Amino acid sequence: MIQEELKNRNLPKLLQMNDGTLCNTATLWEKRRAEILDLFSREVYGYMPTPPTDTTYHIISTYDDAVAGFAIYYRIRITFSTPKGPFSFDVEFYTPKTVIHVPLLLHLQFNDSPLHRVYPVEDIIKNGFATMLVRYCDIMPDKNDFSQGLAGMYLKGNQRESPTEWGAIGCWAFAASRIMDVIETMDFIDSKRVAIIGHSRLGKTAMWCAANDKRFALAVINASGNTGASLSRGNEGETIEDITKMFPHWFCENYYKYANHESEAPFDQHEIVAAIAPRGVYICSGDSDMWAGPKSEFLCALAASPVYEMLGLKGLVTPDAFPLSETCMGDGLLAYSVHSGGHYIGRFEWENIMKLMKNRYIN
Ligand code: GTR
Repeated sequence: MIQEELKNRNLPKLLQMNDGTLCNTATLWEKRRAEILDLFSREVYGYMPTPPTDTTYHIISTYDDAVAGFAIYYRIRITFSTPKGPFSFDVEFYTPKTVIHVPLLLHLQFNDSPLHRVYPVEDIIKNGFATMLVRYCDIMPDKNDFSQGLAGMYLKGNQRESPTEWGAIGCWAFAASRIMDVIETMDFIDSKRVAIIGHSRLGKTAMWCAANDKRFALAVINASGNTGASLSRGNEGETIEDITKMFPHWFCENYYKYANHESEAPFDQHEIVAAIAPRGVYICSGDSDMWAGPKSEFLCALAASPVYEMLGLKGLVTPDAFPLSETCMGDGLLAYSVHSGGHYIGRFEWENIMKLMKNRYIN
């Protein structure tokens, strides 16, 4: 039944190389993944600049009795070179006092919306994880003005000059990779066990970042909706026209031409989710979050799954039916859950994230 629904979406073929041949080995998958990343860079999110080689950090403040005495808190400032000089942004983090070489949950955060405040730091610490949080507007303001923030540091003239120049999602994702640059230099954190977590526009960001940056072990893509982990073809909620009208600055200008032309796009979102394989993905929906399109998020997970199977791994392990609310399908490397409720990341998702991390990387 669900495969039938998926067929009706008429998606572009994930495991077909640009030259039409079948992608059926791990070596070919590496090539196919590069093709997918190039396609989405050119047509959707824009190309990211070459990563800097000089990312550093310094501690701004520290408190060694945080979270009821279980954790040490740090505020650090990350700095790296750009064409217009050094760029810096701050990250906060909590690390358990008693765990060394600790796995980490990197949380891309909104600045002030109460909806996004479910963040169980105490549970995270008690379960043996460190957690970092970065406020996305500290990297790049969420508006159609490329002269500011990180984008401003790379802008040549007064505005974007090419239709493939990056948008804000690209900037936020690029900065998350700079956080990984410094995580790799911290010996008390295990950089091989880092999950990147984002909700909504930051779910889109976590997905784009992990697709490009193989250093992240798990991408948690919560309620990411259109141009996140939700299929554009047949989406029951937001369309490409809606999103490019309201948030043109999230994408490169090439993307605008797909408004009302979803079925002609040479891509759909299952391909960029699949670009994270063979690493872990966890896609989460809310059953009444119709704007994000929970059904299209589930079908997107289902459509991305064959890459794992082709690689001899378990992808999405699901019965042949749409999941009931409050279900988490976490047996494979591509996990999916749906909560009963709307557009938020809640305790249910955080608990699932910790379970997935523990099952895969701790036990
Ligand atoms: C909505 C937007 C969605 C989603 C959301 C959010 O208004 O249409 O694509 O990303 O914002 O980020 O909260």
